[in-house]
Amino acid sequence: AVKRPRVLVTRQTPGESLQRLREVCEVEVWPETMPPSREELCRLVKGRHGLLTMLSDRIDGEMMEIAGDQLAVISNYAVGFNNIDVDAAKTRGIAVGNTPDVLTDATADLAVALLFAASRHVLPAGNQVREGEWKTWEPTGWLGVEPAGKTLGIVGMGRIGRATARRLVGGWGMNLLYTSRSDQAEVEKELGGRRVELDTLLAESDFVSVHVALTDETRNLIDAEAISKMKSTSVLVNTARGEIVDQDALVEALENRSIFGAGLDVTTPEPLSAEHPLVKSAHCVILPHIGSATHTSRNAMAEIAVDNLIAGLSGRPLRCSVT
Ligand code: 8YV
Repeated sequence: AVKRPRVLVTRQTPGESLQRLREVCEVEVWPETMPPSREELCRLVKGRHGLLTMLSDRIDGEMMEIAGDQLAVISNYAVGFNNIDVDAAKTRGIAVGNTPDVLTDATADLAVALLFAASRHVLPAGNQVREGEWKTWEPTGWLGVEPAGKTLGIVGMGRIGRATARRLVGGWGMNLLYTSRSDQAEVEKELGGRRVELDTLLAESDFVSVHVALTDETRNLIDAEAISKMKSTSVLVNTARGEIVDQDALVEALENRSIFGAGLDVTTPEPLSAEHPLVKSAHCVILPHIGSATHTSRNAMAEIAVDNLIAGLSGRPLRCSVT
């Protein structure tokens, strides 16, 4: 075990969690609101025993090399870890941790919020009021779509997919279709539903919500061809990773009205420019990646991330490991 190991925390984390870290380590916290650049990160990681990283930090083999042989643990402040080259970490014997479960409800809640926002024009209709353009009650204005009794397609039936399905099947009586690497008997017992191929899910669902991790297999999974299979009345929700959806294809589909709307908490890149056609689209709601942004979730994520770091620094198994 290392004595007073040196740890880098790449952004401010909420709550008291870092206090525990300071008791056992030398902690340096990146003080700015904007994340460190690649160059700054390369300078900062040198000689560290542990890193507490965010989605905005790309930690690849080169970065691990620059950090040095003493690097024992990378603790990602997120459930997703596509920013980390896990294979490179394994090769070097570096433990990698994430923060699952504690953000499942918050993220599923936001998926439902986006589904309703996109279905009922919540943002543009609200803006009409703010901009003083609310002239009269319009019998044919702002007409939306509603989920009750319709079909929900969950792409990726993991923890967050299941929590989203639970809300919409239980609350709105939706029928469930899902894709998954394996049959999920437990889910079907609880919620009904049927595991189908992606093409079938896209063609038959009225609402499609994306919950897969970003990997080489899921990059651009929802491409032009996939979107073309969706109903013209359907709504697409993505709270997973922006790279899973082909944004150019989505822009085109929204412009052609070949789907009804979209609600996105994730984009490529992040942040997305205000000039991007998706941001300008009246049929798309975009949020700045706030799926896990509740006091409860972010505090609990920080606790796990710190537990992971402390365990990794003393060579013990992490509380939540991805290696
Ligand atoms: C985080 C997320 O806010 O957990 C994830 O995978 O995307 C969000 O909860 C983000 O990754 C911050 O690092």
